[in-house]
Amino acid sequence: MHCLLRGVPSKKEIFYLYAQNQNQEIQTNKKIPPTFHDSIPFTRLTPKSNKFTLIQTSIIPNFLTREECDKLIIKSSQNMQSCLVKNADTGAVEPDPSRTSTNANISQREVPTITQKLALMTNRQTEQLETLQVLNYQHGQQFQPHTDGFDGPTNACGFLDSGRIVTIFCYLNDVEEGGKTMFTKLGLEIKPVKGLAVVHFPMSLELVEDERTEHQGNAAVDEKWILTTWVWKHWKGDYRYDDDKLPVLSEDII
Ligand SMILES: O=C(O)CCC(=O)C(=O)O
Repeated sequence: MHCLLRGVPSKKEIFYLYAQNQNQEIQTNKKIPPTFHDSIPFTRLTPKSNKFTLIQTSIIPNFLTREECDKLIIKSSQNMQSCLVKNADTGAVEPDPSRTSTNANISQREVPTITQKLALMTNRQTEQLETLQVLNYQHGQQFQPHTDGFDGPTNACGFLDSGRIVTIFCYLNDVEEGGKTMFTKLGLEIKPVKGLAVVHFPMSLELVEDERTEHQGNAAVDEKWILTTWVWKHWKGDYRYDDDKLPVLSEDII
């Protein structure tokens, strides 16, 4: 691994992909194929060279410091709950059948530095970030194949007539066995490394879903902790989902 970063990555440092052997950089000269993301104006996340090909999935080592990772785990660990989902037919909020991990929601006011890093990296504003989640996978827990986008503009998570245009995962611990993130249609498999972030684009700016971004969290063997969030095209518009309404998990400000 050639660029070990601390804090916010520079433009030069940010772009490279991992192949199935996750320590192996893809060094191909294939042309970048047309993608849904031609018009994405992410200055920091747009590949600059045809070395970064196939997909726009970026790996950012040490996006979070080791201390930030540890503190996030400590903050979340007393507050983990089953992952819930709203049943589209009944409207009931119930355990999500596609995932067996637990999660904790963290308000931006508890993690201002991390919030700023996320906004800076994606060249977007903090108001466009969905509530940050920390996920925990114990032995055998997994997240089945899914995409993070929607079928066109949607109202969800406090955003109105909008969509998720960026997904960010960041691993909070090193995981020796199991728990890899697998992009099923891209043949990309990423072993969790503490502090390492993975960025992909589930929808275009025109809010068309890119189904090639399907991914899963493989069944854990060793315990796995991961931070996830999404950048939406617009600012959050529904005050009921205001981040400030979330309970404080702990007094530690990260
Ligand atoms: O746990 C993982 O590796 C992936 C998590 C994920 O797919 C998600 O939060 O949408």
